[in-house]
Amino acid sequence: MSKPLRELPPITQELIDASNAEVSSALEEDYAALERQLERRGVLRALGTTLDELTSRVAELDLALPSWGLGTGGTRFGRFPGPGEPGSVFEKLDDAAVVNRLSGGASRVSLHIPWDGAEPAALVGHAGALGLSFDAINSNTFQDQSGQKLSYRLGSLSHPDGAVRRQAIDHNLSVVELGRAIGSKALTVWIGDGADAPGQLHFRRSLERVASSLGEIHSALPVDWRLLVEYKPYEPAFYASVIQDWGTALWACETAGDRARVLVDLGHHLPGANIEQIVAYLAARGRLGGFHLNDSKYGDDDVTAGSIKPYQLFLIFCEIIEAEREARSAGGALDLAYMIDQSHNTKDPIEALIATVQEARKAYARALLVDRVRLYEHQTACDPLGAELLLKDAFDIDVRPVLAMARKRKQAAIDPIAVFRSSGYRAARALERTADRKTGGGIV
Ligand code: PSV
Ligand code: MN
Repeated sequence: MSKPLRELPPITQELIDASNAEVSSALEEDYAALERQLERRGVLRALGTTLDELTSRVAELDLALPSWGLGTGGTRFGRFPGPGEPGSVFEKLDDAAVVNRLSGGASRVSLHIPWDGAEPAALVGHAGALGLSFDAINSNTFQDQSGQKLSYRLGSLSHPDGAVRRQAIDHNLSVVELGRAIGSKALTVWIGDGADAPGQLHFRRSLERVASSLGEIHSALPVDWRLLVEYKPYEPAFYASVIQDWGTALWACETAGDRARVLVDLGHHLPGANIEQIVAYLAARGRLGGFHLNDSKYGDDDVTAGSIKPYQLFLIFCEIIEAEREARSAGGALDLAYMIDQSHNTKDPIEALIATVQEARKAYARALLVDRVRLYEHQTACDPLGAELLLKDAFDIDVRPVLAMARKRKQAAIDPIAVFRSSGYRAARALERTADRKTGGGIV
């Protein structure tokens, strides 16, 4: 018999069930109406599926929560922590469990080391009691830590000085060791290495040094692990970043080893970049590793996924589904890591993360409703308007009853934000948490 999960007062299953009982019949009505509409329009028949099957697929989309995203974020101009926010990694796990419990779609946590490190047995025990496990683990060589021998001010894995590179590689290896002990299966590497002045970097040599450092990390990975390499065009380096775009990351991965994959952080693109096309090309090379979900208006502003460009998120999921179909028909499977990487500067992080799970599932559900056979017909008939309208038709379907039903079937909340707000969870934590409100939480 499996062990009962630890309840986190005041969020109990009774509270969720009571709220669900109040809105259940309205949901059943909306769900049945959507089913009738999709049947009448022939959408489900064309896809060879049922609404229940679609709901189950949506319920399977599970996003890993960033340990650093459970505290209030901030900018270099300041940080405004809210009451009751978590201080320790264990309190972050407690809050992650609330997001999972209410959303039914966030059962794993991605740790950032050394921000959220702890003794592995304690981490596994605490997470396990809450029904959580650990996803990809993140290393940090973009900051100096107290007591660190050599500085990363002028780079880490690309540094001209071999001793600095050695220290950065060793840090990654120690992160893998911790990851192994807590059940992670991937290491995510993002480096801030770059230059602030033209001429400062020897571009080619810097990139070669990164690729060779990544190669050494790759060769030390357990056999069932993957190395996820993240790119970013600017910040902290303001003139040039060594791994600045997907092409550079792809090259670094191909050089580092066969289990290295590119990680697409949605905020890490220059304005106007066609991210869905990048996703398709990376998948075609067999090097699409996963995502850091967020959204942006200007740059790497890390706002809630789907809050600014929901159509882009939908188009990205369309390409993921296409890549999955292609992988399946070639006898393989895509193994993608879905993680959230957002900064919650003014929202309650728990609420923002629940909303993110909803937005990702919304985009995914709509993308599952695209009739790909008809889309190929429009593509081969060179019919741009037909193709565009077909995508828009799927995007315009109100899939919220599917998302709510997916939650209900997982004993999560039909209306998760309402349950969270009525529970008084934050106020209860504010009374007992002793986080240093000036320093707790990561700044993303
Ligand atoms: C960098 O901007 C990034 O996207 C990387 O994933 C980091 O690990 C994370 O944010 C936290 O700062
Ligand atoms: Mn990221």
